[in-house]
Amino acid sequence: MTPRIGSFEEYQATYNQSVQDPEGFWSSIADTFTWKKKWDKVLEWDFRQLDVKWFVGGKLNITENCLDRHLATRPDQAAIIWEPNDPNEDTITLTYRQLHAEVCKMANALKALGAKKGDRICFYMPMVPELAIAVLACARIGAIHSVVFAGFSASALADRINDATCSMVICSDGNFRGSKKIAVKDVVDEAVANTPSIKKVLVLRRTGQAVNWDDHRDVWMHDALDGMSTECEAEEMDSEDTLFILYTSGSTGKPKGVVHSTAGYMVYTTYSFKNVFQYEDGDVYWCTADIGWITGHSYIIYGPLSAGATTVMFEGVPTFPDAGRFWEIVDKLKVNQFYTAPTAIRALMAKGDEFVEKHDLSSIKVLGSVGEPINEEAWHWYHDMVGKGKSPIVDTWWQTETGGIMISPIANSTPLKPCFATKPMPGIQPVLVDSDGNEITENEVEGLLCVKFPWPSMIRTTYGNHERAINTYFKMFDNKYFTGDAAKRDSDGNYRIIGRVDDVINVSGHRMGTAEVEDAIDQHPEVVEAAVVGYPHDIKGQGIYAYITMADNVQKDEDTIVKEIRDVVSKHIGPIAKPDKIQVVKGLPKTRSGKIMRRILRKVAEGTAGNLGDTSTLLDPSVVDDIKAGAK
Ligand code: 7RM
Repeated sequence: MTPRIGSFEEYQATYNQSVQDPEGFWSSIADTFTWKKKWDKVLEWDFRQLDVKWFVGGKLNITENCLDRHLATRPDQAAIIWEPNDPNEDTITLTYRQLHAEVCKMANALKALGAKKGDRICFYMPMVPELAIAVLACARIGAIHSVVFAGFSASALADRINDATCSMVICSDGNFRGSKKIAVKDVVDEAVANTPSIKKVLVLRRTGQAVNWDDHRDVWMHDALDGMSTECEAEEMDSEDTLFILYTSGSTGKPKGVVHSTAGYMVYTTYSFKNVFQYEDGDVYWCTADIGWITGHSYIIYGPLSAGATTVMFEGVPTFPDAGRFWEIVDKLKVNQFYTAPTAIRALMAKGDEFVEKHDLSSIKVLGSVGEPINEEAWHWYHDMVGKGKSPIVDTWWQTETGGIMISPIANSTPLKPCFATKPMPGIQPVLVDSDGNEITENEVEGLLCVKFPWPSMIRTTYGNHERAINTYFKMFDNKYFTGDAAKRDSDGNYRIIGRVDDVINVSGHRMGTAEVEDAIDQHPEVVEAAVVGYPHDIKGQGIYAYITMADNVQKDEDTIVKEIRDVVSKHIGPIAKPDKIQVVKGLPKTRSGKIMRRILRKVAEGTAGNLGDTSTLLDPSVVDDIKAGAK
């Protein structure tokens, strides 16, 4: 069994050992898994070329670790407890035995549809058990999954399908989300009209709504599963074979397909899950993330199932039918570890304490936070109102690229400090550097957050473009992984994450590139130029503020333009990227060399334009007065 740290002293000793002898440390953890063949060498690495291999020569299948190995010890324990959007619909529990059978059936169905090892399969699904089942079925047969959050638009979906040349999309007819019913299949139809690689669309019947049908391409999931065997041998995978691709936003260009490999990802997510949350046998663990994001991959599916945990999957939203839904579910399922995002905490905090107080939350032992910095007020409300002052909060800092939690308290071991992610996980070697790349070794400092040694679940490449991965993460500072975040370190060595230093913004825990939103706005025919920045938002963490210039001859009133721009962004990316504020300006503040001075736009958006600093390099300083006067 994967070991679990039990005290702060043990954490410190384990951490020191993991730094002194990383290979010895990780091989002893990896020994606790099921391998078809053990590795020949623990680690080979070269950051400059981004050539990192863990457990070299090892053979395994991650689903044998998530499923088969638990059949001997916990066949009748719940693996997944699914809670529907509508509280009046029944909860579904899948035991490890049942989940194993369902995954095998689905794997056989995928094979019968022509899927094979190495194929890329795209998912565009609501949070239903079939999503987890089919993701695991891909892993069973060695197909690579690429899950796309079902809030993205058809064109965003098509881009991702084409980038990875996926052969199949797995979707549903529709999606129940709060009081809304979303036409999922329609979005997929629109996307696959522009994706020549797609041969099959596999459709789960969920809402029962009417859908268009292409007999050659579309297959109902229940038909595909009909008569399939509940046994399916797990494909033998190399440690370094790709397990999945997950698209994420950066500061430039289109989203990148972050590639994760099999063995290292499995070892790291399992170890971090068990330790951070202090999961004990019999506990019920719930992460509220969507499986369309890395948090859902690592800490709803792979980490918990590999650890033999009971993991809750929730289809709905925190405010339906009312703002007490999370707490009703915690009470009903007696959830022991609860993991959510600050944006949800702030939104629920704003609805009032009575929604929490109505429910019995005494089962909670550990609270988790992820996705963005948690502000002090939200931290205390979470700690005192939800946790009743008795449960530690694990503020977990990590990224799509890191695969698993990097800096976080170990529940009940690490001393907590509000707003601090505290200490690196065993095996993680963070460093702060100055803008010249010099390592800052003292404490009580602020710097750019890098990692100087490989860890098992780190990004291996960006799909189809290795150079891009090197340039994005390993070129900025020699021989270090650059996270894009700035952080502070206090006198005890605790880390506090400040936030992104690049043009990536974090809106309700959703990561977005400002350039992506600008590109979408530019699709509006009458927009000449757009500049997008983030600004502090009480609930979302950051809001999206767009400055735009329009063609001279445009006669429309501003309300119409604003509405059209929001629509265009929704169409090209998805509703999550709609700007909160749109300001039409005469001109953008540019330097003589033509660069937009985003610093000025950020200050205006933040409402701190009183102190703009040096604006002497501006080509036309008068645009700034116009922008300040029209600030939203
Ligand atoms: C897991 C996830 C990554 C970015 C990252 C940070 C921010 C994430 C925290 C956080 C402060 C945290 N992956 N971030 N967790 N900031 N405290 N605990 O969110 O790829 O979608 O985003 O999110 O800026 O670079 S992600």
